Amino acid sequence: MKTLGLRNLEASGLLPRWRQSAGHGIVHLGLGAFHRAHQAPATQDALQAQPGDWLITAVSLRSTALAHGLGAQDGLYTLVERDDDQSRTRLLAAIGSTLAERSQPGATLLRIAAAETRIVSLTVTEKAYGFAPVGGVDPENPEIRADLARPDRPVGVIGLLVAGLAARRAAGLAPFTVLCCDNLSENGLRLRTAVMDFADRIDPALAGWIGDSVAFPSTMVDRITPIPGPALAAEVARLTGLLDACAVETEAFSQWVIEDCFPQGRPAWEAAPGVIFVRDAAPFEKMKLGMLNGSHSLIAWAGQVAGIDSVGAAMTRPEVVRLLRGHMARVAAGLGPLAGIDTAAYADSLLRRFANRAIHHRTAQIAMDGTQKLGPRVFEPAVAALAGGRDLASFAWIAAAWMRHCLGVADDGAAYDLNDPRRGEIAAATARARAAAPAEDHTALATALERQLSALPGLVPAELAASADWRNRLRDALAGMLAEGMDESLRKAALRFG
Ligand code: CS2
Repeated sequence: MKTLGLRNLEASGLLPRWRQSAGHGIVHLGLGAFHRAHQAPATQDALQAQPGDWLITAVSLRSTALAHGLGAQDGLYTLVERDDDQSRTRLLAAIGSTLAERSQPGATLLRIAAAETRIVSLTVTEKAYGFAPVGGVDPENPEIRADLARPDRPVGVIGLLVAGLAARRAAGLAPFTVLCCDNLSENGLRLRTAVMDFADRIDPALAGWIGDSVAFPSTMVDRITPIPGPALAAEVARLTGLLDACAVETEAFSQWVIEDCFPQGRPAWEAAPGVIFVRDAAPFEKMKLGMLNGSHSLIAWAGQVAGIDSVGAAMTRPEVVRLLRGHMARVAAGLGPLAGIDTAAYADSLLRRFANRAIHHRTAQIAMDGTQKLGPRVFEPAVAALAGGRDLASFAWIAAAWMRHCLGVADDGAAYDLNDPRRGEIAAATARARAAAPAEDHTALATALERQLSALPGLVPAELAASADWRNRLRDALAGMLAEGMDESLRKAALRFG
């Protein structure tokens, strides 16, 4: 069987026509499955509707295998879109080239500084930015510290963006637009603040230029995309007759809400299904982060403890569905009116998507990086509920499930890895809590865990930390999880606030 690549497709007529003539215009940082399932197909639809120089250079900043594998296939790969019993395969050709920064140090900087690059987009995950909890950059973050010391040889994301912008300014080139596609509220604004803070620490005039001339549109991105499963490559080979080491599987649904602020131009993304351009993406981000991602995290943390392997498996339990419904309604109550959106219908569509039988979305995948996800998904909507005088119960329950999850052992005694950039601090906090509470005293352990984990610097917003109601609800929920197990806690929570 032949391998997917330009040479083996030439005679087939399958390669889109624009692929031969288009130049590159986008550098994308973060070559994970999500980019290949979301922004790349939208860019393909845009190029199909309106050809232009918008091919993507996809960059892996850390790993090298995927960039090399996809590079060997000329950036081509198969996307399998699945909806319960139906699946559709698409040949994706919007990635024109790949770079692995680790094997070609400095290549990414050259590429983002090049005149042809007009957009730098990012899906690097929450933890990769080195944001400080209060905004701006965290000077203690190892990559931020290294890049502040050697701004001309950046290793981190913010350092790279600033060095790229500095090079363009020095060369008299217009800046690129920075397009953050990670799950953070007001992601563009957050990134702008951090880039300007970093620039200000090395060259205040550069920071001024960035503030005056660089656009950072915020976006809401949505497409449920599991890490590709072990059977995918064989399935794709059967369906397409070609070997593809970089295939991706995802759901049929896709949504991308983008602030329309691209001074150097952009692809005609509005041609892609699910893309809308708006003036302010923040309300959409809040809705999606609270209702979708917050529910996902609930399923993931509680699920790992209860031995539930996937979102689909969790959705076969009526108590989980009921609990999610109740929680989503609580998040929705804190959102302002959104033109064209009915939050009850949105909640229904989320429950349908979570139950998609064709997607095996593992709870372990979603459970990772809890310290980075709690803020936008759980704490921010909880702060809104507190400010509005509404019930905090389901938010505190999710925070309790995260704390229970931090113990690293499921109810059946099976241990799992705690995959979090702050895992060392978490382990130290849980060890202190265990030492402080007598064995088998669940109430004392819950109290100690809540105290220790809430004290992780910058984690819990001050409003929640100061709320006795929040802390009591969290401790009660956690004590219940420890005493009776997660299955029973799920059932009780569904009855109480489902
Ligand atoms: C998930 C998200 O892994 C996770 O934390 O909640 O990746 C989720 O699948 C996407 O945001 C859906 O758009």
